Amino acid sequence: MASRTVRRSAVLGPLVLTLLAGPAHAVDGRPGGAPSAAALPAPDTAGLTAVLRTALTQGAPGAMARIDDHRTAWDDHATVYQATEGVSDRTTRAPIGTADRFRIGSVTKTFSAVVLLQLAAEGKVKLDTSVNRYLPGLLPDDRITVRQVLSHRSGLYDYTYDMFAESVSGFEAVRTKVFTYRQLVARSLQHPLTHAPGSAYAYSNTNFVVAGLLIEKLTGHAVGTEYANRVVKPLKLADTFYVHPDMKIPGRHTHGYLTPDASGAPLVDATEQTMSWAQSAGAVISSARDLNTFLSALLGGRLLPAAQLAQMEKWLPAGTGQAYGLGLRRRDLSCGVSVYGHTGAVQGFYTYAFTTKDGRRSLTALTNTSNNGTVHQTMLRTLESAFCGKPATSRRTATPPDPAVTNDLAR
Ligand code: HEL
Repeated sequence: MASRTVRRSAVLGPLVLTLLAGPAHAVDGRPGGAPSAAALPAPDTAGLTAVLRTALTQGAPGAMARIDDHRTAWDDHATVYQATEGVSDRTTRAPIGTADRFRIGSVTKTFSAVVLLQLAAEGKVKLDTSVNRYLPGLLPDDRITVRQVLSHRSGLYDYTYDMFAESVSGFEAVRTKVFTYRQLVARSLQHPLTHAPGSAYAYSNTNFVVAGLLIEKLTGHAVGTEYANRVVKPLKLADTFYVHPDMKIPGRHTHGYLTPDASGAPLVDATEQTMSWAQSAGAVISSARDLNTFLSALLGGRLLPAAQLAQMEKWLPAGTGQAYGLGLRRRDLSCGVSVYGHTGAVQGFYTYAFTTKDGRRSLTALTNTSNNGTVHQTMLRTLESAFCGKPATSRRTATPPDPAVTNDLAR
């Protein structure tokens, strides 16, 4: 039996510490900019619940969403909206909860980009310098820059296309494996570059494996140490971990279920895995509250100086209704609001984590299944419910995907 709740509560007190002082960044890639959260309509909580229920009818065991709405000042009073449907564990039938930890997949890329941009602010790396300057001989083309890696414009082939061509056997082949970053890069380099460096956008996990190598080279520390010291501890993110190659999710968490390619085959419990195939491209564990805090802090100018946040928000088109900056996605919603964050899609977990331009309203939505494009598209509608409010007239739909250019969201 599916469980369901919609709750609204006031959360008091500062959610994060002020880090690098600097004003909220005011540049928006869209003509006319975007309204601040203060001007947004109230979230459509009924609509949010309906989206989660739809995901369940399409095969998701559970789905949940949490909205943190800071109406007056982002770190003052927050109204929290929470919605849950279904179960976290198909065996025990335990209900999914908004406090459950889960695998955030590629939202990890935003963490990696923040670390590298902090290093840029410290003068330890230059965005337009060749990656090979820092990691001699790593890449086959000296023209590939740090910026191109962070914006998916390097042309480096995504090794996960080969790895997960068959979803279940591909996953089981890597579930317990431990890779070095260089082994993952070597898999990519078995293929030629997909395009000349800088000439096109093509989402590739390889880019953020290179980002992890850069972080380790520039700091002398493992990426987990840098996430902890630069993001997790300063923001007091109690549910955020990088445990690679430990296979378990610590503490209360939801199970994740991979949908097999063969229609009707039983879901595969994919909760436990090393995530070594992803590492700095996708191995972070977190919670809805922590992701909302993280993105609020980032867009609110509290993780990066204004100059580096501006670099992160240099948008290039990445498909219909969306753009990519440096480890950061922008999605343009039907109501004219743009939101900023990332998506994640790893075995058993689909995540949407986005915030407004000023970081005041944030949404994290999670469903504990994957390899189900229908559910993935359904969960996209949580953004409309969270940021656009109730549809004025007929049912609102998000910008339809363009199959020619949105393949990175449809895997
Ligand atoms: S793919 C994405 C998403 N990103 C990228 C990364 C992540 N995740 C992966 O690269 C995993 C791909 C395999 C996932 C697996 C499944 O659904 O469980 N699919 C298959 O095995 C298909 N044969 C661009 C969608 C993102 O949103 O950024 O996370």
